[in-house]
Amino acid sequence: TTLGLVTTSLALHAPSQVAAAVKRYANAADYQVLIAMIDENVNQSLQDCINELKSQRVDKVIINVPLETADAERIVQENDDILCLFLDVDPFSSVFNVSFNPADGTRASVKYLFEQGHREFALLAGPQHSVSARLRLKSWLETLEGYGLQPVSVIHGNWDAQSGFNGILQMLHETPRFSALLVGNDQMALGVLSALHQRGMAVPGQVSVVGYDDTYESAFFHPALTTVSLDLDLQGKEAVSRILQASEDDHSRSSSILPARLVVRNSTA
Ligand code: IPT
Repeated sequence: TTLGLVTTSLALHAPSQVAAAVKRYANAADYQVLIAMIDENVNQSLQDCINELKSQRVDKVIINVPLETADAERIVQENDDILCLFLDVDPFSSVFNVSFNPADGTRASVKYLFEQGHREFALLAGPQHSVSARLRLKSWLETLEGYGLQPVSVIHGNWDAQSGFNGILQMLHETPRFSALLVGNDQMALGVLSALHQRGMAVPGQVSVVGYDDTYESAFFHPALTTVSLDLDLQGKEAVSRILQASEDDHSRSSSILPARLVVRNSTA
């Protein structure tokens, strides 16, 4: 019958790709999908969205909103009349979730760049309020540390291309010396490529750029983006199948952690 999806901004490519997948797989299982979108990670407004779905008699809700573990646990406790499955929480939290390993793709990208000879790394992370952004940053830092390195610059953007554009300009101003830039998502990397192009800096000649997500458009950036690939279609598929299979019985609610892998294209050398 009907499945709910509460999502963060669909202006962002990754959540919009996930929403499309959720709808497609739910429809294939003869379920409709009602989507409620919230813009900010404010718990009250997440609860408003959940209430909106409940009033339409939805009792299974997929939540693709960045949430701290305590906030996700509170949502579960305060909504025991519905089943919630989370897509953007710490994968090791106790709540029912389908999420991505934040460490495998990040490690692979640092290792790859290190083996290409890079030693001066700059990091353009996602927003502080996103648990996934923080876990990616943590893994970059730990991997660099394993090579005896520290980043020459760390900046946070807000996931969109404009923030990537502004972020790289700020970095170039403050710390002109780095040869490799790890970016928290592809949309910010798009802004980075645009700014570097405007500054006449060659990618990958002067700076190698690695994105994160591998949304459909990333292969068409110029140069084609090297990035950490998340199978967002699979995340939607797994979420739908797990929430539809889960019964009242807690034991049927098994979470899953999906792998992320590095895809090397032309923005790195
Ligand atoms: C995460 C994306 O990697 C990032 O680009 C941004 O779109 C963010 O979502 C929005 O919250 S993917 C998420 C499932 C961790």
